[in-house]
Amino acid sequence: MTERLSLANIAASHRPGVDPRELTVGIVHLGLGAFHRAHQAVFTEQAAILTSDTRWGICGISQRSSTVRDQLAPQDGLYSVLTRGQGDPSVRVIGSIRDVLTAPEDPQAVVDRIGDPVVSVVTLTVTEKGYRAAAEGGLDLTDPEIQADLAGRPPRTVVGQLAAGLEKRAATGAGPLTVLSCDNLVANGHYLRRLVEDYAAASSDAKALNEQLEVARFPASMVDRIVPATTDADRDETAALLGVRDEAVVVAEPFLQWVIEDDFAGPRPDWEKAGAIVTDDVAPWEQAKLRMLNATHSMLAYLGALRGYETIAEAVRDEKLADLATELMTSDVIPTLTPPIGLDLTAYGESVLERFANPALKHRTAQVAMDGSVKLPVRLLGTVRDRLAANAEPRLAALAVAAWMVYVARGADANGKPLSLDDPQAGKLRAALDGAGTEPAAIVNALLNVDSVFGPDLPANSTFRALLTDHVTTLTR
Ligand code: CS2
Repeated sequence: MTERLSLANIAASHRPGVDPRELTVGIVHLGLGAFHRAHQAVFTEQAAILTSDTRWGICGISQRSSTVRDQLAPQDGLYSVLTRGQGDPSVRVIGSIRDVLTAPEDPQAVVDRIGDPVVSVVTLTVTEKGYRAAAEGGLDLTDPEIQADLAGRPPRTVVGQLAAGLEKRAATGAGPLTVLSCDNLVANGHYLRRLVEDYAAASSDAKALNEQLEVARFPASMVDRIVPATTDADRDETAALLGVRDEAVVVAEPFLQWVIEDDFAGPRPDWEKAGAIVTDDVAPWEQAKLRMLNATHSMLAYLGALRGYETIAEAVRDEKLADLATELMTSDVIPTLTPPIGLDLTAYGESVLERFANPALKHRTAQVAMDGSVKLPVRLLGTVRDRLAANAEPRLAALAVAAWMVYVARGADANGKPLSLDDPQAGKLRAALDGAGTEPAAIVNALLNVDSVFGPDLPANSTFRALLTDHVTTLTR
């Protein structure tokens, strides 16, 4: 068996640009999944290389299992990014992760880290559902985990961790904190601030927390890189390239982008040096990315899965589906957007579909199809609402939503192969469909009434309902 990647046995040609042992932890990252390792950790390492600033080692927090810690610990925190574009894949070993904690094993350690005065930035990639927001906005105070955190246990939820960490900073005399959400949410920074404020409002003693919140900053950010789940084949290929085995490798496309709101409470890495855009106005970037890239991704995932395609690349190489994705962007989405300065939205849309078509990325339709109940509102329903308000028919956005409905209701592709429903609201969706039957109008009605997805307004809109019913009829025929 090949040896394991570590500082001791890595070939000189693959040594990371920074030695993790020389870094102090200045960043705590919540949600140490593949995306963080292929995105912010790479920008952070690159900035450290270019500035020789050793303050920005990352302490990564896994929110559920110890898998990533168990993969990284024997590797001195090293892991590689296997970049798959045109031509041969390339591999780069990253050294910016200094420490890893598994939150459920030691929740207090997470709080202590956030409270550490040398830490000035907390970044997050905890996915849409990790925020535990209520359907109508704000924190879901009926969530039992939030309630348990509020009752005073060492916190287990993301918002509870941030609140307790901020309080801890009051005790340690740490400076003001910047909390930087890197999830695909509308106005993610403001969204997260509101959740922590709601938590404070529901706490019995929030004096210290409120004081910290007053000086904390929650910049918005737009993140972009396609990072499919790693497979055994990826691990084998990486071992062949490195000459040592890396159990923590992540796979990514060549493209990467990070646009960050210039609103920090204290010191931060010089991410611009590594190519990040730091700007006063992230909103146009974020809207374009969520409504174009993520919306067409979801559309291709549901339509593609229903047609029996395993990967996004296969789905977008189906001309019919590529045309529909293009039409979604040009007819429904672009009219709702203000383009970021210097970005041609039509060209952006084309580049997005080219990236999806990358045959070397085995990005599974099932992976993108996950968590639809929390992704749809962010990616598609804003477009739907804006178009309806402009008296226009969001025909293609409705098609994407209808494809999700059929995916959920039928649970099988065109060949009868089961499609799994991996969604935080799976129980609610199934309950809504229970007894609804197979008539398109009934499926639409049942799911449209799930107000945590569609709110109180969309079920009442006859245009949207009619579009959905037409599409579900066609898709189930
Ligand atoms: C995808 C995103 O899984 C999904 O839902 O749409 O993770 C997408 O790959 C990234 O946002 C690209 O930046």
